[in-house]
Amino acid sequence: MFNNAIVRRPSKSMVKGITSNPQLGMPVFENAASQHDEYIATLEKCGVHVHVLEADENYPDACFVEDVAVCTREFSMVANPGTQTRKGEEKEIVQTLKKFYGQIECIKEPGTLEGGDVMMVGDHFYIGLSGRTNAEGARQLIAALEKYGMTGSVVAMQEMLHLKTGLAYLEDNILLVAGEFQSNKQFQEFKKIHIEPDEAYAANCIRVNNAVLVPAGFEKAREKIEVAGLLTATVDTSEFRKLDGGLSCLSLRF
Ligand code: CIR
Repeated sequence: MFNNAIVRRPSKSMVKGITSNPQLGMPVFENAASQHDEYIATLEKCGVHVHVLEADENYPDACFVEDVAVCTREFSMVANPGTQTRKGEEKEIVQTLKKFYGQIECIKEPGTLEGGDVMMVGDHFYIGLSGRTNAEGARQLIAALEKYGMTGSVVAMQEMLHLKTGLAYLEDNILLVAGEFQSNKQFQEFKKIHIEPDEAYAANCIRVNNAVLVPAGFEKAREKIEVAGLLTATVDTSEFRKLDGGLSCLSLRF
């Protein structure tokens, strides 16, 4: 059950955000802002109180607030972004986390870790070793989790930006999987919903209390999730997709 979410408004500087999909075009700020409004409204409908942070023009990717922290039931971990233009974003979240958490830990150099690489399954956390999260960052997170009675394990990865680019845990032992994770033996115990290559973006869904938020326009994925017995709600995130971001990236949920 999630009671809270933290989001950060997109900034006008988002047009300079990192992308591996320049063929999708540059995001249009006004459209991104209204999609962000819809995202907040949908989270609220799912019963979550949404704490909205102001846009930060200094960091074009700062609306992807998931990457700068990991929120667990006992503590929050301030991340250390693994790419130059995002370094410093994590400092902007600390005061907000302090409102919700008594226990705050930090990933320290030479460790790097981004929250998009961390998937929570109950008290266990899967940590993707991506281009952004290194083994030392993962080791520090696992040590902190163990200190608070939880566990973590690492997942090797080659292709995706973040672990949750291709995986989403929907509770009830159900896992959405795309691309390189589909045949990964670490996930064989889950009831898997396979996302087809032409809908790979839809692997980044989020379960928020009774509903699964699915990006608009990915009908095959939405239907499969409904067939698995889950309620869905769609949100258009097409402007954020232009910067490789999706539904999970836009909030911290706890
Ligand atoms: C970046 O490359 O950092 C942003 N353009 C996208 C971040 C997406 N975040 C996520 O998957 N958790």
